[in-house]
Amino acid sequence: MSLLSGAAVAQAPLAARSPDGLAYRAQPLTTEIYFADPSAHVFDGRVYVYGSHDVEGPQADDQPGKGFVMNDYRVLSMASIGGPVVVHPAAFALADVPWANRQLWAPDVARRHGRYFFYFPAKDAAGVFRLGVATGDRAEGPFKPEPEPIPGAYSIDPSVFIDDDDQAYLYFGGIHGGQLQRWASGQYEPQAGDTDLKQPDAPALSPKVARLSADMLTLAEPARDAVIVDEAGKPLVGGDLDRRFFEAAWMHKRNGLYYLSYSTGETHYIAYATATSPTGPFTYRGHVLLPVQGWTTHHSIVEVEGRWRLFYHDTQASSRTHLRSAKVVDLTHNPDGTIQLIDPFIRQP
Ligand code: FUB
Repeated sequence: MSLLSGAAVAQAPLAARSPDGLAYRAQPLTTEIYFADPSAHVFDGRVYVYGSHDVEGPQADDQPGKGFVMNDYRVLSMASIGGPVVVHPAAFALADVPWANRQLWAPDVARRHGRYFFYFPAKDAAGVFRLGVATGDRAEGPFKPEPEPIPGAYSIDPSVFIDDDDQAYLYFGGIHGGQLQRWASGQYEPQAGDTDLKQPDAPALSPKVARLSADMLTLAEPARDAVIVDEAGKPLVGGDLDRRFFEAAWMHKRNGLYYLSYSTGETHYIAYATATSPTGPFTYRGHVLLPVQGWTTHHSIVEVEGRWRLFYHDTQASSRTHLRSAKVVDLTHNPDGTIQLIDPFIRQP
């Protein structure tokens, strides 16, 4: 499959080294389009990667995230890691979503009973980020969006985890441009602004989690906080920028332990915390990924062909914040359950 008209293409030769002169640990899965926020899954033995289809946008920074103006979704797939990557045609477009006005940001997909459920954020006509779901019969799409956003779901970066008992959970939220701070009271309050709650010594905002209904289309309960605590059991505070949650929540389970990983935003780490329940509380454990090239960092962790992998993105192909490319590297769990830190660059001594 190839490029549809209107998509942005990486025109320049791929940089061999970062602006700091470092070698990249991995190369883009594709340079046919810009593709970020990779959420990977294995369906029937094939790897599918769902993400944001980055395109040129305004560079104005009067609102955080304003330049991320994506207006359709594309899907990548491959038979195996390292093999040829298929760039599928648009899975659906902004114009197909009756309630959405702009900014199709980071999505995720789940499969249940042979149907595929594509969860995504977008701003409505009032500029409020809502979460929607679209359904389809094939992993690569097309998907048909539901006419209304999911009641009780808001902000950005939905991701779905289906536990061994078949219960599905929706995680979501992101602060600053993702607007989670505007929902701190449970109601949407635009006066909360574009940053966080400016409470560096108070508990940080948490990602949200809720059980999904059996039909996967609604929340089965009000969303609650997936609280992240330190080793003493105290919630991480808003000023703990190296550790606290910013956006990009992702869940994986290994040996009965639930791993919540996420971006720390302005400190540019992927961090993780673990729990014995999918809803937490989660104890902070460390960083998974050091800062990549580019402001944003967003990932997924998935077992493929018996090996754990980290999918992530950077700006190697463009050197521009809003034009990102997805990559994949191996991820290793230590015998004690901790995750070995990954450096997106190869640093020679
Ligand atoms: O791609 C738009 C936004 O950038 C995502 O929703 C965030 O996670 C960040 O990667």
